[in-house]
Amino acid sequence: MKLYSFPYSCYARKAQMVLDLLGARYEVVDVPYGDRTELALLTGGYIQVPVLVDDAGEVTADSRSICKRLLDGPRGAELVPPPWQGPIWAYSDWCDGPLEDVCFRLATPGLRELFERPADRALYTFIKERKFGRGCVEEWKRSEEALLARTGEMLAPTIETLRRQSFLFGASPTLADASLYGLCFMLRAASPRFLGSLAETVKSWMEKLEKVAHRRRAV
Ligand SMILES: N[C@@H](CCC(=O)N[C@@H](CS)C(=O)NCC(=O)O)C(=O)O
Repeated sequence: MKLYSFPYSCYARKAQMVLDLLGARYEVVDVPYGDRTELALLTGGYIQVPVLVDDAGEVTADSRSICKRLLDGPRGAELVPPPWQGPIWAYSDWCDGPLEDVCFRLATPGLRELFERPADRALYTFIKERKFGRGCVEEWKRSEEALLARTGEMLAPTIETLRRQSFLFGASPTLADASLYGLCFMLRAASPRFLGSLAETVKSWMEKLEKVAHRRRAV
């Protein structure tokens, strides 16, 4: 399988974590931000990431559809153990929606600095400004402390859970952990300070999850 990705993408990292936790064989294709030709040809025009291509050549776009597809497979129940399908998918959808809505604003100014090419930085800014208005990235930078505080408030109950048990739904990671991981990965890429100021618990949960993923990763 191939997973088309941007290195910082929370949605792509979620899908990659699911692949790792399932022990699936895959390779990551880093899509150049300013040249999505391969992706466009593959999908017929969809140029967001992640996109998964399986060994039979079937193309799946959108991280939720990718996770659904992977989790419908033989080992899916390990990451969505019954009877917790409802709460696990609901937590994952909360990560992808309301939580991502705050986290991507917090992360965007730092992520923009990671692009080496000025043209990529400019395109990234242009895409954000077309959707959220002129100067939005600078505005999010100015609001960094407020966005960080809001992220902390939203994650407070999650942090309480992770103080009491290793993963969100018990002793083993589930899809919910993978979804939260994607966002935490994005925040860490944007600024290592963000996770530290949220709680040490989040950092140690990430390390634990990364260790499990590393152990299960197919070579
Ligand atoms: N609902 C989609 C959202 C995908 C998405 O927004 N991907 C971002 C990267 S995190 C993207 O490709 N953005 C295009 C761009 O920045 O031009 C999913 O879950 O896969």
